[in-house]
Amino acid sequence: MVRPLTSVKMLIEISTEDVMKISTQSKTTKNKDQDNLYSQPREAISGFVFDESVVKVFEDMIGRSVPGYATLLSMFPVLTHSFIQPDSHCYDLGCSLGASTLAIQQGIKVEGVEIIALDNSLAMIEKCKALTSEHRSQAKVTVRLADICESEITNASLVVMNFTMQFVQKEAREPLINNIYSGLNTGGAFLLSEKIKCSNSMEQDRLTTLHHDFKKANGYTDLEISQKRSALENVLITETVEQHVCRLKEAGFSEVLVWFQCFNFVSFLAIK
Ligand code: GEK
Repeated sequence: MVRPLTSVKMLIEISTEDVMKISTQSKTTKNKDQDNLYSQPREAISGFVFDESVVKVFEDMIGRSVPGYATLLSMFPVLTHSFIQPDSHCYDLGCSLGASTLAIQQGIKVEGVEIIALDNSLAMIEKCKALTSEHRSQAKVTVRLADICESEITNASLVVMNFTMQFVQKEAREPLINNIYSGLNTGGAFLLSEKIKCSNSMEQDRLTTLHHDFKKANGYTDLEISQKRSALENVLITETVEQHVCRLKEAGFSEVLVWFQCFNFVSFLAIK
């Protein structure tokens, strides 16, 4: 069981280990399935989808593929708790198995908060419901199957998109950010984490190499890395830090900053 947090001092004591526990404590994930989806040569590589086979290994996949993922999540309670207002909504857009929801939950110390976790993968949502229901918290958690581009955002003090925007069609990103901005209360925060690209090709090559080295260090083979890369080619569309910052500022956010970066994975904090 996740221990209750009662003070900021305790909040900053949350370790990476605690966050990994957040998503590994349940009975259903105790024996985490290893991601070997791309370990065998495939004749043709189809576009990546968040289906049942991915959901089964997702926890292992994201931890071994996204540099800094656990550290990033471990900071969510610290980063978000001061923005969360009583009687407001927090949104986790593209929640997958609910790791961000569970991390945000740790920082909530006010009454009347509802976390609304949305994802358009039925397999993800089913598992997310099971995992999040095992955790007791002050905040109510509602997990719903929904396309985030079609969802209403209301009375929000916090919106989190942890590595989800990159899967949204490019032309849908601006309307989505505008919708988030208008659904946020004044003083509310938008936390956006993304894989990014660089306009400078040398930097781009360096960060790509470092990312691949990270994956190799976590046990992925060259074949797995290259087949996964092909599967994501037209599915995960990266943008530069400047493009993200510009879009956030144009939407009206008064403060936009990069608060975290690990290789080509970046997290932004935007405040209304
Ligand atoms: C985490 N946030 O662990 N509507 C709803 N969901 C979507 C949409 C959409 N239009 N497009 C993609 N998704 C999580 C990790 S994973 C990131 C997020 C990754 C969902 C998709 O089904 C998947 O579950 C999630 O966004 C992206 O903190 O796999 O790199």
